[in-house]
Amino acid sequence: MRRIWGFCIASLVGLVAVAPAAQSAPNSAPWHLDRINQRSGPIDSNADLGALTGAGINIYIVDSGVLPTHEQFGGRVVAGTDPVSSTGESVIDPRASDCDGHGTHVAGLAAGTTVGVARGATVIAVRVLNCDGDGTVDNVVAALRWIRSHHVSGKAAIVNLSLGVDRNDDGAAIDAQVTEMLAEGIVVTIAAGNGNQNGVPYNACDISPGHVPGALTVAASTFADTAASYSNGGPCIDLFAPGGDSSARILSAWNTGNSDYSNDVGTSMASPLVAGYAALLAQQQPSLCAAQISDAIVQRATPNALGGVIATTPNRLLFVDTSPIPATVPGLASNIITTVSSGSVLASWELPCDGGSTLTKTTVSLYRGSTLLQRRTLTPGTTTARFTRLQNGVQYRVRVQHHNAIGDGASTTRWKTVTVRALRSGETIPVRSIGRFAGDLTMKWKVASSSRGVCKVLSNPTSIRFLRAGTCRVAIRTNAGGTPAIHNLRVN
Ligand SMILES: [Ca+2]
Ligand SMILES: [Ca+2]
Repeated sequence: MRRIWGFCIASLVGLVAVAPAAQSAPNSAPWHLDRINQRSGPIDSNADLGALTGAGINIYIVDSGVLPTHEQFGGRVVAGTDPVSSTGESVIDPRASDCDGHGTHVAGLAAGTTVGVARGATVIAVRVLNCDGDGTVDNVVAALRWIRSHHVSGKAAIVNLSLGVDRNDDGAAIDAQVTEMLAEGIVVTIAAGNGNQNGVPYNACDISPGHVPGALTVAASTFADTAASYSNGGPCIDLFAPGGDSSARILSAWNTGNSDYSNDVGTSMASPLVAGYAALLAQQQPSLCAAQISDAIVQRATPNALGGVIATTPNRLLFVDTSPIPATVPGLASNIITTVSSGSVLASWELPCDGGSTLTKTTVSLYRGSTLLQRRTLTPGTTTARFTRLQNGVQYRVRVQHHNAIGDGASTTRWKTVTVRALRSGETIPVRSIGRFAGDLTMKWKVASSSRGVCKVLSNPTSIRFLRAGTCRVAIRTNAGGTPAIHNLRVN
C-alpha cells in the first residue's frame, strides 16, 4: 500500500475522520504562540512575534487543502494544485479547498491572523489528502513537482508537509522531490510523525520525507515543556515546536465554517509553526538561500528547554528570533538548459538565491573535456549566454557560477554536457532534446509568430517540425508563467 497519512493524532490511530466540535475564536493569544517568543517557561501571556508578518512570502501547505474563506486568512489563500480532484479520487469545489479539516488547521498555524506565526504570508493550498485525510505517494510527488515549477527562482519560499510515509513504502520518490526543492531554494518543514504510541520511541529517520537531511524535521512538545509522548524522535529531528497533548491541545482554524476552530494534537501542528517562522525570516531577506534560513532556525532554537527527550533526539525548542541572518556566497543556478544549433550552443539558467548579498557578476565557462575554451563574465541578472564557432559532432560542457561581495558561489555540481550539431530543414525533433529542466518539470513551449514559417510545435508527443531553413524562436516557460526563456534555433 502506498498510502500517505497526515500527522495529527486522529489520522494516525485510524479513526474515521469526524469533525471535532467547532470552537469559537480565541479571546487571547493561544499558548503555542505565547511559548515560542520566550526562552524558558512558563508562558507569560505575551505572544508578540515582532513586526514581521511573512508578507509577500509563499507558504505551500501540502495537505488536505485549505478553506480559503476562513477568517484567519483574510483572503491570503491561493488555490494551488489539486491532484486529488484532478484524478477524481474525491472531487471538491472550489479547487484545493478542504473537506477534511487537517489542512485548514495546519495552514492556520503557519499563517493565521491570530492563531498563526506568519499572519501576512500567502498560503498556497496544495491538496494531496482526500476527505478522509489520506492520500497517495503519486499525488504527493505530482504536487511537489508542481511546486517546483511554480516557485520563483532566487526567492525564498516555504513548503510544509505535515504528512509522511514509511521509507520502504516508495518514500524515495517523495525524498527525491524534497531534495530538488531544497536545491532550488525552498525551505521545507516536515512533521516528524506520531509513531511513539506504545512508549517505544519511533525513529523519524524511518519516515519519508522526514529523514531528508536538509529539511527541517519537527517533533512535538507539550504545554508542560516535555517531548510529547506520541512524537517520533531520533537524530533526524531538527527541532521541537508545540504540538500539544490531551491536557493542552493546539487551537487553529477548522474547515466547517469561516469562523470555526478546533483543537488538535500532533507533530502536524508543530511543523507549520516552524514554517511560519521561516516565512518571517524570508520576508526580511527574500533572497536568502534555503539552507541559511534552515540553519538559523536550528541554531536559534532554545537548547535543553524540554524534559523527557531521549538521548538521540536533539533537545531544541523553536524560538522566534527575527534578527537578520549574515550573508553568504550565492547558491547554485537552477534549471540550466543548453540548446544546440549548427556550430553554437545557447545556455540559459535561472538565477540562484544571492545569499543575502547582491550578485556582482555571473561567469559562464565552456569546456571541451577538461580544457577551458572560454569564460565569459556577465552582468548580474543575465540569464543566457551563446557560444559560437563550435564544431558540430563535438561534446562541450557548460557551467555557470554566481558571485557576490562575500565570494564565489559553487558551480562544479551543475555541469551541463551537450553535443553541438546542425538542425536541418525537414527534421522533427522532440522539444526535450533542445533542453529540459532538471527533474523534467512540466513546461509550456511556444513558437514565436515570427518563425511560424520556419517551424511549428507538434503536440502529443511534443516535438518541433522544421519546415525550411531560417531561425526558429521557441519560448519556454514553466507552469507558473513568469519570464519565458527564448531559444533561437538556426535551421540549415
Ligand atoms: Ca510569551
Ligand atoms: Ca534536517
